[in-house]
Amino acid sequence: MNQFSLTDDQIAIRDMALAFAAENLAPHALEWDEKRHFPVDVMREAAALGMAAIYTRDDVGGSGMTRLDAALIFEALATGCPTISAYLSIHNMVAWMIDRYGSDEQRQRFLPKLCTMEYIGSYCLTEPGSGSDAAALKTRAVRDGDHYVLNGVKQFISGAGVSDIYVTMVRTGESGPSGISTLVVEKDAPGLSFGAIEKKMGWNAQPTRAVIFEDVRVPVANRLSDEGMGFKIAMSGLDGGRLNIGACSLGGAQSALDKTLTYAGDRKAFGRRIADFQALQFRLADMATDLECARTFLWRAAAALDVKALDATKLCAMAKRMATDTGFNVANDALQIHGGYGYLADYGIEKIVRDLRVHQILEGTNEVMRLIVARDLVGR
Ligand code: FAD
Ligand code: 2MC
Repeated sequence: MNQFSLTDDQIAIRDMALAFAAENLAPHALEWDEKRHFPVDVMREAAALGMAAIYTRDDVGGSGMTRLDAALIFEALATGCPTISAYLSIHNMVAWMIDRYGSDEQRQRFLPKLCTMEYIGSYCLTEPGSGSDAAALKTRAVRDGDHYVLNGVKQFISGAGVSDIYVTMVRTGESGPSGISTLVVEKDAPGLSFGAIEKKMGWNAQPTRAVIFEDVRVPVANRLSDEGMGFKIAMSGLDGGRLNIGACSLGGAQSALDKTLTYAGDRKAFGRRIADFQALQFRLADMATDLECARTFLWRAAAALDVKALDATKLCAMAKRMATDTGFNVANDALQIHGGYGYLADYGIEKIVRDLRVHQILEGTNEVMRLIVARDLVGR
């Protein structure tokens, strides 16, 4: 078959996610943004359709699908709400990390509930003093018998306070990446607390808070893989996370473009539809072309991750940078073509711009994406 076409199954998966977004996300997205409401019940409905553990194995309730399938789903969900699609992406990343690096006992203990979203998952890497330089993290886990005792602070944690499971990167050894381990911290652990809910430009339909560890005792049985493996676990989770965030940008931008095509066909100026001005036609053509390029490339990176290609990490970084920059620029152009109405909340465009802006920063800034690509090209 034509290798640039989707299979019938992939088209069906995408259509299912598009329908879910149109029925369950889009009608409420503006209200959730305004009221800062985190719709856990709606995410559980997505989970019931297999979208909480897309590339987790099926023996524990995962969907056992591919990274390319995931890219299709996150783009489709983001046409309804980029923020909720992105949260589902983080949750999927957490489930996959436990699936990939957990023991069978850990997989059986955590994954069935994560797959249904009875348990919500958060990913805790960033700290107040270390974001891009993630390997400089300082949260310390000191061994005490069958437990680790954790002290430190994680910053900007999506879902914090609501999540049940915190996959947390901690320092168990020397400085640098090789002294880092990954622990699954459960919400009821004594000594675990949360900072205030951050006030943000976008992503308002999910909470962002600090996660604070004060003598939190975590069983050694909750460590994923060996001591010292934590940085690699964190980075390999982000390879797929970055694809998903890129896909969320494409979905948000596609929905902004679709709204703009309708608007430009209706809105009149100087006695004509604004869609009749060639300057706007050319801009619309560039927006559609840029989105298609970014989408096609993101699928290529997803396919590379699916086959564990040697250059998959580099391709994921390229795709994240390209898709999130393209998505933001297309959404911002859509706002411009809406004129003053684009700046009003009711039209839904300014929310997309606000939501997509942070995709250029989180899951590794776009400067860090360039750093990963450049190191591959010219070394350190
Ligand atoms: P810094 O690392 O301080 O960077 C500041 C600036 O310097 C950036 O422009 C950066 O690109 C640039 N810079 C840094 N190093 C270099 C370099 N070598 N070359 C060129 N430029 C460089 N983290 C989590 O762990 N879990 C989460 O769930 C999570 N959710 C988030 C949700 C939101 C809404 C936000 C805003 C952030 C979230 N983050 C999360 C944190 C996010 O990943 C970090 O903000 C991001 O990695 C950047 O780190 P920083 O903010 O410390 O910026
Ligand atoms: N997969 C597996 N292993 C990897 C890897 C990957 N993608 N990337 C690096 N490693 C390994 C690497 O091979 C090396 O192992 P070894 O020592 O055996 O050779 C080890 O990890 C250390 O790698 P580096 O030497 O490249 O580490 P460095 O300290 O230079 O940092 C960098 C690399 C900058 C790429 C990393 O710190 C980074 O990605 N920073 C951005 C942080 C980030 O993305 N945060 C996102 C937080 S989550 C979020 O925002 C959410 C919304 C959820």
